[in-house]
Amino acid sequence: MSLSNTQRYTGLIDRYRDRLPVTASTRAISLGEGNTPLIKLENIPRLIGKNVTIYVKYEGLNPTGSFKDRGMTMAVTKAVEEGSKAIICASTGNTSASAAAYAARAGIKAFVLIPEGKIAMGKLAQAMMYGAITLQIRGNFDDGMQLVKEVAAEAPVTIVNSINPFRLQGQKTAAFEIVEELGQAPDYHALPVGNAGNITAHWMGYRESTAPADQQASNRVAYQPETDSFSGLTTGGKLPKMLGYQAAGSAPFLRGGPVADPETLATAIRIGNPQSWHHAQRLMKDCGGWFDELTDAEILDTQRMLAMYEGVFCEPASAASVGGVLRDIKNGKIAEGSVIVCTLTGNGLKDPDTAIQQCKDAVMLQIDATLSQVKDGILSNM
Ligand code: AN7
Repeated sequence: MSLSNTQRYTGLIDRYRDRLPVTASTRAISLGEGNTPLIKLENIPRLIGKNVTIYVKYEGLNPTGSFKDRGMTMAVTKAVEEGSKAIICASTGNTSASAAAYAARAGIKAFVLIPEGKIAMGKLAQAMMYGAITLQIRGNFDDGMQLVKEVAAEAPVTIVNSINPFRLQGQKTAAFEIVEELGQAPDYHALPVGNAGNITAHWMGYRESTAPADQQASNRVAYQPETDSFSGLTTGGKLPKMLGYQAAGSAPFLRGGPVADPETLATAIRIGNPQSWHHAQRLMKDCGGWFDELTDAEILDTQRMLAMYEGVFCEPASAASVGGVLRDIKNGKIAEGSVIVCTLTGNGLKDPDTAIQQCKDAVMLQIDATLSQVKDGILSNM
C-alpha cells in the first residue's frame, strides 16, 4: 500500500510552496531535501560547565550531504521551468555535488568548475558519479566564480551558484523549520561563512517567518535588504543575532575586504571574495551579530569533539559554527541561559582524508584473528 502525498515528505518546495517563488503547476525537481534534524547537544554544554542550550541543525543529512540541496532544488526547478538544458557552477565541492545530483534528476547537463587538488574526496566522487562534466581549474574558487560569470554570458548555461537568487530562496527554509520546531527563533544562530549566501538566506528566512501571517506568503525572488518590508523588528517577532565564523586563513569579513590567496584545511570555505558581501554586511548591522575567525586547529578540534562527545560527524568547515560559539560562550560574549542554533552545513563523510589524518591517536590494534587476542584487545581497553 502506498502512502498518500499528505503523509509522505516530498521535499521543501512541496512543503513551503506558498512561501517560495513557484506556482501550483511548477514541477519540483526534488530529492526529498530539507526536514533535517535539530539535535540538542547533551554532553558538550556539561563539559564546558555552562548553562546554555545548543542545538545543531544537521544539514549533512540532506540527499547529497550538505545544505546546498535546499538551494539547488529551487535553482534547478526554476532552470528547468525556464527551459534551460544545462547548469554551471564554481565550487569548493558541495555545490558541485548538489548541482550534479539535481541535474541528473532533471535530465539536464551540469558543468562544475573546481579548484584542482583542493576539494574533499567524497565531493569529487559525487560530482563524477552523478555524471557532471568536471572542469578542474589550476586556480581557486574565486577564479572559478569569475570564469563562470564570464562564460555564462557566452554559452547557454544557467549559473546555480548562490548569486542565482533562487538558491537563497530555497536555503531560507532551514530557518522556517527551526522556528516551527522551537516555537520561535533562537537567541543566536551561528554558521560557517564562505560566500555568505547561507547566512543571508537564514536571515531572510527568520525575518519572513516572524512577519505577520498575511505577509508571509512570499514569491519575491531577490532579497533586497534596503527595501524589504519583512522585518520582524518592526512587527515584534523575535529575531536571532546571526554569528558568522570564518577560517583564519580565509577570513575576508575579518580583514575588511577580499583575501587574494585564501588557505584553510576546511576547503569548503576556502573562499576569498564572498559573493554575498553586501548582504552579509547589511544583515550584521541589522541583527547585532558578529563575524569571527577560527584557526584550522580550533576547527578540527571542534569537529572531533562533536563526533566523540555527541555522535555527530560533520565536515571541518561545519564545525566552525560550534567552535566559534563555544569560544564566545566561554569568553562571555554569549550569555548563560541563551538558546543557540549552529548549522552543521555538511556531512563528515565528505572528507574522510582530513578525518583519518587527525585520528592518528585513535585506538586501532593490529591483531591475529584469534579469540585470545580479541579478548586481550577488549580487556586492555575497558
Ligand atoms: C560545508 O560548495 O561555496 O557562506 O562551492 O560547503 O553560503 O558560501 C560551499 C560553501 C559552509 C559556506 N559549509 O556557505 C561550494 C561552497 C560548507 C560549505 C559553506 C560551504 P556560504
